[in-house]
Amino acid sequence: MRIGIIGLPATGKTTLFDLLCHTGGSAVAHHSAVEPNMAVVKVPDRRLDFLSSLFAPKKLTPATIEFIDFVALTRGAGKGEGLGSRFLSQMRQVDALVHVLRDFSDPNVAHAEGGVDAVRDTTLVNTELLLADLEIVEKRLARLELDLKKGAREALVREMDLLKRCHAFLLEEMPIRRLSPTPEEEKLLRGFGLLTARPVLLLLNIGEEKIGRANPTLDRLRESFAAMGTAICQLSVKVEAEIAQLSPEDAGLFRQDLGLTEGGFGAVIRACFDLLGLITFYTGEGGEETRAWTIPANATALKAAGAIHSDLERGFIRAEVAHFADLEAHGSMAALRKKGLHRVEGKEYQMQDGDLVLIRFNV
Ligand SMILES: Nc1nc2c(ncn2[C@@H]2O[C@H](COP(=O)(O)OP(=O)(O)OP(=O)(O)O)[C@@H](O)[C@H]2O)c(=O)[nH]1
Ligand SMILES: [Mg+2]
Repeated sequence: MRIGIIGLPATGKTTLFDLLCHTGGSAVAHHSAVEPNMAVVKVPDRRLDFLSSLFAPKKLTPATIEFIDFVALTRGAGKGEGLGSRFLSQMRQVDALVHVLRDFSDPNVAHAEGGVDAVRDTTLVNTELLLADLEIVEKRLARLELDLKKGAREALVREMDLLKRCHAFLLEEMPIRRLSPTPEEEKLLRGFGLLTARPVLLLLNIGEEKIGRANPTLDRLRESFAAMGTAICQLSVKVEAEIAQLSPEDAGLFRQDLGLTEGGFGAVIRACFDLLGLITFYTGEGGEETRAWTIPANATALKAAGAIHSDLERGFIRAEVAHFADLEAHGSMAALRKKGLHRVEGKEYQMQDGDLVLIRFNV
């Protein structure tokens, strides 16, 4: 999974990126404001830690997420202006976008638009993304028109039809994710890497004084953008970065004082999983390696097998499934078997978040 962090200048993108890297145990070799920063971050996972203590594997492999901290977008980026626009094509390769919005006041940190207004900033960046997509769609439409003059092939006509719908959508300032394409259309659109087709998490970077208080800006963002297929959350990235430097005990106490129930890292990761409709399952009973895997929430046991290896999907016989919560409650796989909480499932079994799976297959 690859997630792009975007936003206007000095909104806290790199502070967030550093927080994610720090918590996910990834050292960043490269750190730049003029080129994207990249890191593969391990997803800390309480359930995986528990399995590891139970199975004592030689190798422990957590799920990972690649984060890219993009160069700031500025007014005109959608038309190719500014440094940030140089990376739009790289931005088209991500699975989801985290859009960091400034909602903190600090006279020492200049604001690209003069003053703090997250709703205005969301619209501004959305417009640039729309314009960037519009350019791609218009270029392809012009090309298709030429090709169609040479002969009306059915596939081209269908593509033209779809892109015309996209064009109309973008002109109405609607993101392509709202188009609800059919699976076939989605496949076709994927090749274009349209930015407004990506799921987006709007992350409101709040000032410390707003922690635990009702925030009218958050409400306004929800009113304006929730219907646009975006997820919305708030976080004080700076405070989270400070907490991340503390020992676990001190961090716990500090969080309690502030009334924060969940860590910033956890909140962002959970939001990304929800945004992309992902769940986690585990393998490793009796093996060399205990591992966490991420799959789409609607995946079957067969697809889960395929996520591990195509051989397992091809030769699938059955899945032996238990649930983490039962294992935690009863303490051992033997106890689960005795209680009948360890089941045999077929190809079509719908995987659940927290399943512990052993795939039996023919080689
Ligand atoms: N007061 C305050 N300052 C913050 C907060 N978050 C980030 N900053 C400061 O804002 C400045 C910019 O933060 P960065 O994380 O570098 O922002 P950025 O979006 O990566 O900036 P560019 O890459 O230059 O566009 C830094 O001086 C941060 O310390 C916050 O929540 N409160
Ligand atoms: Mg930065």
